[in-house]
Amino acid sequence: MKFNKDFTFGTATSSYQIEGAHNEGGRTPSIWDMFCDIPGKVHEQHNGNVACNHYHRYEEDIQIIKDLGVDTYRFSIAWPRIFPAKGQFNEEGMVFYQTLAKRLREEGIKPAVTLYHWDLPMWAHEEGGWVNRDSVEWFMDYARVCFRELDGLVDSWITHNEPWCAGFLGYHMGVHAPGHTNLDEAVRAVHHMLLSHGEAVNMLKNEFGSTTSIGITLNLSPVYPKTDSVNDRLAANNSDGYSNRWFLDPVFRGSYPVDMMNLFSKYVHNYDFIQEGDLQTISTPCDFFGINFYSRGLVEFNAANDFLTQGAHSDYEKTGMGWDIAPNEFKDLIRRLRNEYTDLPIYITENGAAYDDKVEDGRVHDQLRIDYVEKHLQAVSDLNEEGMNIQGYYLWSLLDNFEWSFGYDKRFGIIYVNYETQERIWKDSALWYADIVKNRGSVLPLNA
Ligand code: GBH
Repeated sequence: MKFNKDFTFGTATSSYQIEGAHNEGGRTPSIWDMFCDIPGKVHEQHNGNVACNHYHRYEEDIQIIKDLGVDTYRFSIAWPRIFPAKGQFNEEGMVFYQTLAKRLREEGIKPAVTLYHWDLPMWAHEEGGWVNRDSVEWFMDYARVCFRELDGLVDSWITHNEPWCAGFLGYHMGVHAPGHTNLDEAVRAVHHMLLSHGEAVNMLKNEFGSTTSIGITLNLSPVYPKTDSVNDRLAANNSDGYSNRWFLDPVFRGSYPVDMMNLFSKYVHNYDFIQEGDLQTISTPCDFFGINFYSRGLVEFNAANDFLTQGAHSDYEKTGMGWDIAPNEFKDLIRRLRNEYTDLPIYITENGAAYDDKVEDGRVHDQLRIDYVEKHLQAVSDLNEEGMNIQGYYLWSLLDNFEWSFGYDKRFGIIYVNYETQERIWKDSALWYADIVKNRGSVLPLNA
């Protein structure tokens, strides 16, 4: 594989997954603190109270990022550190991120900052959360102070991370916070997230006159029918609508997919929440498009489900999450996005894999993770040869961390975290990645 010298290599994390210090520095609870307290929602009722204690160990973590040699580091801001109560700006919370961003810059690492990686403040949830259209205003107040206080310290802004997860897993499937199971709420929540994205893009460009680049990150999973039957193909189309088109269409075309609106209408009371001008705002042009890629979907028809299609058995090799390893389908996805949606520069804002890592004599031999990442980096390199203009890659994740409903049971890091001692151990994949970054793709033989 080959990458030109402008290609940016990075790693990514998110606030609730690594910070800990849940009740320090003025932070109040988010919906994830609340969700973790509900028995049965998170593996062994784990929570982010301590996590990787990154809030206190950020200096050590910056040193690791520096030693990895990456160009950029993606992290997210915890909204309840910035606004612990409605309308109440908390300076101390902001200082943490200012310090983090400054220190990264001093080490020559470009901060890429996500505003919303799922930790909605509880005060907002208590007023209806994302289902309430006022959430757009709350988010704008939050975005405004972030843009103001971190001006000049951030290289790129990501408004939202994976609104599919925050919206559909949170408000429809009930497996993420806040744990609701109501499609009517979910489509409203998604709409308000997308609207807040568009408003924030406008704010940064117009109100601040800033030239810092800004975009959104979607998790996309190309979906394939199990067989060529009409029914399986219909199932794949619907599943693609639910996972991908419901987000791609509004962001890049300024409309929701009509077939999905019809399918959803069985559960959605009405579409009055889509007001005049909303879709225009949502499709405000951004500077780049962030994609998180992990796997593909394979589905078969099931008469009982109309769009929550049945995942079909596949004989693909799987990661420790049980997800198909699908670098070729990743290529299909990027080509499709180029054909059907956008010419914007693309950043792979997350890609990586969980495996059952074990420390042996102070080492972690995670060859499977290396294989996974290598296949996807090779795909990125191939895609760029085809002219796809992917400008960067962020490996998920820097550290093992709180993997949402799986708690600490799943390890995505290239750095192993001992949760008892908070010791960080370089896995083989971290050593390998440092080499890749250094050599812009090629791993040199040891004695070269
Ligand atoms: C991301 O979510 C998150 O942004 C990040 O916080 C998280 O830690 C990380 O990924 C790892 O999970 O069932 O085979 O069709 C990713 C969420 C992953 C959701 C893939 C849908 C479908 C796989 N997505 N998943 S499959």
